[in-house]
Amino acid sequence: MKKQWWHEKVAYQIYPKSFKDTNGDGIGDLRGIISKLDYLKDLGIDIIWISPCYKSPFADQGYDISDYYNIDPVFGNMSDMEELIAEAKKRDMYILMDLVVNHCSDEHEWFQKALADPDGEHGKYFYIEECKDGKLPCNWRAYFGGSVWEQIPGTDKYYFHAFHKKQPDLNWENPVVREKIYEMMNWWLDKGLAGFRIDAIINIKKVLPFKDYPADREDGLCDIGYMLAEAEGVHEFLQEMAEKTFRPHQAFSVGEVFNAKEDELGAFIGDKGCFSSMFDFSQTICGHSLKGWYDSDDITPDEYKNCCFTSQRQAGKVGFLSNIIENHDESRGVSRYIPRGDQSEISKKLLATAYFMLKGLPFIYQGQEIGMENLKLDSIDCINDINTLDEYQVALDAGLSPEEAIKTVNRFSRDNARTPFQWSAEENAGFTTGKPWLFVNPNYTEINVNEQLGRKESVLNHYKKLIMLRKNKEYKDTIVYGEVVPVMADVQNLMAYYRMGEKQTLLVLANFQKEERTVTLEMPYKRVLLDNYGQEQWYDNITDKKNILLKEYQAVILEM
Ligand code: TEU
Ligand code: CA
Repeated sequence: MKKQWWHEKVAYQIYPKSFKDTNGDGIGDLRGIISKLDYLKDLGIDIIWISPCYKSPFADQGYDISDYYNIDPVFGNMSDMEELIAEAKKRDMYILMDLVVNHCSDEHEWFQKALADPDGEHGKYFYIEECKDGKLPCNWRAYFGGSVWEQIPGTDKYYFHAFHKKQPDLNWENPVVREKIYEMMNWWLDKGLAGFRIDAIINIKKVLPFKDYPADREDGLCDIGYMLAEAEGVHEFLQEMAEKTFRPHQAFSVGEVFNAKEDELGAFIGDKGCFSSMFDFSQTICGHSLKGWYDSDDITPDEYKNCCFTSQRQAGKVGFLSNIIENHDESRGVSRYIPRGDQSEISKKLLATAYFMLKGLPFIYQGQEIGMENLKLDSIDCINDINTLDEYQVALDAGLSPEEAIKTVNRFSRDNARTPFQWSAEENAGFTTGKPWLFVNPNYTEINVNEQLGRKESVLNHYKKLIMLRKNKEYKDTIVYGEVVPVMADVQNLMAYYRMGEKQTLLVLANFQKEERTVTLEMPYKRVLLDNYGQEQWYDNITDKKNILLKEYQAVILEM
């Protein structure tokens, strides 16, 4: 694997609507991001991915773009964007935008023209079909519920949408569409963008002609995953994209790739891959049920560990994964991967250590660095997210009571991660002086940046230490490139692995449980590089360096 400039970096995701508001309208904005660049720099962040801030009607919070060449006025304007890119550069930081090109908004000019003349040039930018013998072209279920087909008013024609009906899919089989997309990407890269996070990209290749798969719910529809498992040829599109956009700009790209087949990894990432990196979602999807959120399982520490190790083994020498514990589509990592009821600063720091030390590019999602948690709602009323509203209904339809259905929402809602960032204990968590567009998690009085900045053992300072260790000259090479070798893999609730580098071997030990335990090492350790209890020195001074006592949710990084 060739070394790349971004391998040793640390990345951060910003959900702009909820990061920092500067004009009191209750919505985060680009000036808010600029005002917090120093905070991010101080944390140790290099690469910043900003969720969509293009012009949008916000049916899916900006993942429905109506103009790829403009910033939505709620976020600011193009000169704010240019300033953000320039201010980031000054600090040796890199900006990634979100590339949403599986679909656009139904309010995009292309789609408006397609509606006006479905048989004309712009009709071919989308998938527009007619019913055959009174039957829709296929029975696939859209991600946000219902059929993927929506009727074009006043006609007998239907257009395809894998997500919401306000997100019509672009027809990637049409070379004109592909050229328009590449042109737009290059326009942004020429502006000084470092690259893109690529949204929902696996969906651009459809099995054509459209056909049915066996229905998997009573609605007579089927999960789109059946189609994705059969679709072939996405890599031809993506190689073309890489050739025409990323490579000439040496841009960084990270793909949101679900449903990848193991033997395809090398086509996505690594020396010949279309992307620089892709997210490891194996933990994210663990436990998910095709029936919906209500039927999905919690994930145990052992399942979590096995997901990580399997992905690490598969990616191995092929390429660099991007590691996450949460993003804007998921529940908060500390609420999902730490067994229910065991959330504490100690266990949050354990989870941070366990995933951050894996091989790959670590991403931190806004608020993760202070240990922001899931919601505890008792009603659906304040939920904004379309996906959550659909899953709530799916749960009710399956016979759950509203009380049970809301528990599902608290576990999986995308709004868990979308509530405003908790900067301080002041009103609205210091996010806005106005009325926030989405309610603030009431725990902001305890969990906020201000409180954690000055406290040595806070979650925030633990993240800082992890980042400093990754950048420490002495250990950097091992942490970035060292092989991941699981140890004691069958010991319950223990996540342990070596990072074997040319200069040294590190051991990460994470006691994923309340009960303390003694772990006998294969060899004595030399020193403790990091301990989530902050007792590095104590460990250095004891004589028995082979048997190590791990307290409740203790995690240590040892040099062997
Ligand atoms: O997500 C793609 C995707 O597959 C999601 O439907 C995901 O499975 C779901 O959110 C998990 O709950 C991307 C974006 O990250 C998401 O925010 C958008 O809604 C979606 O694409 C459509 O653009
Ligand atoms: Ca604002």
